[in-house]
Amino acid sequence: MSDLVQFTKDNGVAVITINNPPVNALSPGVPDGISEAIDQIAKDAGITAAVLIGGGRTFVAGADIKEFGKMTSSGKPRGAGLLPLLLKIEDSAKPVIVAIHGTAFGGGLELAMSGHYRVAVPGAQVGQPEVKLGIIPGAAGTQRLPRLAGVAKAVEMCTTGNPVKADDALKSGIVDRIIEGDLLAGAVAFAREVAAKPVRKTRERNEKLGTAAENAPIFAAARETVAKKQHGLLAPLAAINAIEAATKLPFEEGCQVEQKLFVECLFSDQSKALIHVFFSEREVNKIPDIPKDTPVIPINSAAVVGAGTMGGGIAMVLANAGIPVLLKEADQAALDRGLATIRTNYENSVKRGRFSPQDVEERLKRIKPTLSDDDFSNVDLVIEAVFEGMALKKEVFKELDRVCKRGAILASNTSTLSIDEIAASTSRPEFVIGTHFFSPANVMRLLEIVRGKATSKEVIATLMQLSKKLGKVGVLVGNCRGFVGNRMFGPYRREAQFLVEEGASIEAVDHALTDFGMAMGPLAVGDLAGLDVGWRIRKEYQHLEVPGVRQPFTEDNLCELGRYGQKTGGGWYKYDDQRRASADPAVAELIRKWVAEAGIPQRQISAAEITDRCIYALVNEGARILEEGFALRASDIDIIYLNGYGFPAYRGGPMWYADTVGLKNVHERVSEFHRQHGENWKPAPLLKRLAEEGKTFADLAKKEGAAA
Ligand code: T1G
Ligand code: NAD
Repeated sequence: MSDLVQFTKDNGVAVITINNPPVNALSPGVPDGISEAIDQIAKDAGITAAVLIGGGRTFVAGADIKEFGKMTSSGKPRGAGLLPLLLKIEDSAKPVIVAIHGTAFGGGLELAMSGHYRVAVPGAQVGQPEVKLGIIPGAAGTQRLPRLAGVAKAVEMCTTGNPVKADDALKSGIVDRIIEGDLLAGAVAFAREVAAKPVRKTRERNEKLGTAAENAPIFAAARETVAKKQHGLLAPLAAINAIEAATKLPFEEGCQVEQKLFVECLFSDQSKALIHVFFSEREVNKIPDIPKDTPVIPINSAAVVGAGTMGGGIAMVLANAGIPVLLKEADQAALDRGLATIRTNYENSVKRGRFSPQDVEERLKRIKPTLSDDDFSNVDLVIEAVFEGMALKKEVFKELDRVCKRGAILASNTSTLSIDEIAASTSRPEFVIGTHFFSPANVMRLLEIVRGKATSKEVIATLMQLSKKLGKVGVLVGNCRGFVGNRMFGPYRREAQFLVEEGASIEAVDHALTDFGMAMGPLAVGDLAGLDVGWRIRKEYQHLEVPGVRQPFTEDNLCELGRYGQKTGGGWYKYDDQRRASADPAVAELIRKWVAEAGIPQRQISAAEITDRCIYALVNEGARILEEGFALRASDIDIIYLNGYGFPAYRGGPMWYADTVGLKNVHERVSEFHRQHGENWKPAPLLKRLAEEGKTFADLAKKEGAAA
């Protein structure tokens, strides 16, 4: 038997234990080990039943995703994969009981469903998350799951990819018993109970497959939901088609339909992008010069300075994570406003069923409003979120440095100012760091963690770990203007404005990007965040503008007219009291007047040009950030854009998307724009080099990985 699969006996009951840490993925060697064990059970007359269980913290979390890359790069799909093993288990004459703790995901649940019975601990979860990787279950999951849980449940699980808790799995028929206490002991006892009973093969349990008439509305509703919520995604529709085949065809033929759809999805760009996202989300936690065992500072209490748009949301995030938080404002009126917004946000969460009224009361109790920093002396972490001005920030940090205990971390939520300059206003620059949350802070998952020159490794490790506890995706970035996300967003929105000034309509620009998959168009995003935020920053940095380099003027002009966007009822669009947007002919008229005054020739602009100019502006600036070392990896930039800027996950992020298009093509297009539109489009040296070398941004990480 291989190291990956152990075989023991417990008084007539065989115990097959999978040991492939960290998540018992079905890596090469695991299926063979299980197969050998099933052969042994068949041969051993002393064995009446078998238990299949995972060693360590979980049952099987699925097929080994790392193996997919090898398949798609070889271009050759794997053979029958897991199917023969699952049939062998199912055809065992002696009952096989699968014991589940942690997660039985993907191939792990498919393995479990090939068993004759499934038992689970109360905290276990089962699921078919494959659509999150742009694929569908590929080991008969779409054929066995509807037989166990019914068609509707199978469709829901395979199209959303969301896990199901043990009690729900029991109710749905996926699991046969919940085991309180020791799982193995409970499973072996269960095995003894059923040893003498005839085995039940899941593939022969057709009673829940329903009739065509019963299933038609289920499939129709599912296709409608997918069209709305997962627009443009291949895998959810493929999953529905595979389950539909299960209701119409014999098991073997249903499996063939599933195989065909699985391979189509696996070789799609969407799947390659989503698998890139899977590993990139895990890679962001790895900081080359900060080892996993770097000591972290316990954060058991916190304070937030400024209870405005961001401060209020940040206080909620800390309270939601169970951390008591002082919330300080400059005056009572501002404090009352901040608390009222917090309460309204929580009430909305109750309406959406995210929290119960008790949950809200508990969280509100953790937020202690104050106008003084008397109680700041004991907090472990302070996050500053006052107006964006260097002088004010320095004043606040000087005060915090005076009142906070030694060892307390002082963080700033600044979106553009230098962390080094803020840190220099204190006597503890090594404890100063940037924590750049995104609006609304209690909703957006992204947290840019900004490393200052003096920031200590302990402080960085602490914030990286804390970001997980806060339910955020923490990404470490360098201290440059706008850090990573906003620095790239500048050129992206610059091009959106230029395109309008050159003749494209506001709607055409936004539609092109939403058709590309962006959650929101660049101009509508401006209205959401407030056009005045960028306007104030541009005025603060006007002295840095390069003379002779073209700058857009429309948003500044709109702000001069008090059109800040949603918050003033009008910006690029006009908004009703429900903040619903509609085109405003007055704005189109104003723009025509301004461009005429500026003498900008007007022309027809294609959606393809709009998309290329906005997306490649992101990529070109991203390449600059990489070569300047303000981001560790191209994949970190992708994770920032997926979690903070509504970039479509199925395109993998701006840097992965560029690799998919081919950097040679991207460089050619950027060079073309450089010739047409000037210095703003000077190709980043890194983009030029990689394009000439026929390399990708992803190759950079491989090289560094190899170098590390
Ligand atoms: N394959 C390979 N590596 C995996 C893996 C997998 N399935 N799952 C996790 N890892 C690695 C991960 O990269 C990380 O590595 C480490 O394990 C710990 O993971 C045939 C085709 C189970 C909920 O989609 O959702 O089966 O960074 O940090 O937060 O139909 O991992 O340490 O080097 O995420 O505790 C379907 C994917 C596959 C589940 C645990 N299965 N995994 O979360 O730890 S497709 C999935 C997860 C399939 C079949 C099809 C989570 C987890 P490193 P982690 P965690
Ligand atoms: P805001 O104007 O909504 O709130 C700022 C608050 O700070 C106000 O309520 C003000 O009364 C309070 N304040 C000012 N001086 C103070 C002092 N000395 N002590 C205590 N409170 C004081 O601003 P915001 O949008 O929440 O931005 C706050 C910070 O977060 C800025 O640095 C901004 O750049 C950054 N940020 C903003 C966004 C966004 O989308 N709004 C996103 C990320 C980061």
